[in-house]
Amino acid sequence: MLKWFKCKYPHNLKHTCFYVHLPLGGDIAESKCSRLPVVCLGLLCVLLLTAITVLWIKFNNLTIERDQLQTSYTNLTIERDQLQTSYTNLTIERDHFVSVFIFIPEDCRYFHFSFYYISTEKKSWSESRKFCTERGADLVIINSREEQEFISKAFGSSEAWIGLTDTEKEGVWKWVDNSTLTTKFWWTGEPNDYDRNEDCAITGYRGAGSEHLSTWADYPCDHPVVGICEKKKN
Ligand SMILES: [Ca+2]
Ligand SMILES: [Ca+2]
Ligand SMILES: [Ca+2]
Repeated sequence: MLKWFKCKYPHNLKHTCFYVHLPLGGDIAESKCSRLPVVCLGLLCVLLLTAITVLWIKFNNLTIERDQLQTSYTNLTIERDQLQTSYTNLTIERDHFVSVFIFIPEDCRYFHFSFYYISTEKKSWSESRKFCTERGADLVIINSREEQEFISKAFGSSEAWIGLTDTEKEGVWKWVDNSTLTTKFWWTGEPNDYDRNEDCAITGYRGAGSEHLSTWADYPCDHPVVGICEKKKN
């Protein structure tokens, strides 16, 4: 680098000016100047690295939060679907309950988790069964002596169809839920399949007289008799 200098101690070169080459000082200045961008660049790199690190940590945290939210969303969706299913089932049950109780006569009886009521019109076994099923019930299934005693007290004054038949196979009696007959209350000599035409069972058989416990007999299925319906309390 070349600069103009005035001589500090003039003698024979008084008022003479000349060029002085100051390579060392110039190099130092140049060196100082050339270091600044490097330092700035270094600082910038440090700042950039710090920023990237901070952003990377935040990104990782956000990813974890996103995954947790996704899991929560999935669980909530499952819970929502379960609630929807429960709601649908409850609605069906409610509608069924309402429809059944709209048709149940006021004089229905209740015994051991079942409602019982007797039809008023004498009809065939099939028609009497239809009367029951249209009301959400079916012809009564008698599972125990206690139930037969209850039927005797509640409806003993009438011969009435029960949900028992040997229509499918003669002599093999089945209830309307397709279960086989175990506890029996046949009157003496019954079932006799009289005239080979008796495939449906009644309770309250008049031929038994004034027995304490109503008994059963087989009748022709088209014989007109009232029916006893049973609706289990769900
Ligand atoms: Ca029953
Ligand atoms: Ca029969
Ligand atoms: Ca008979």
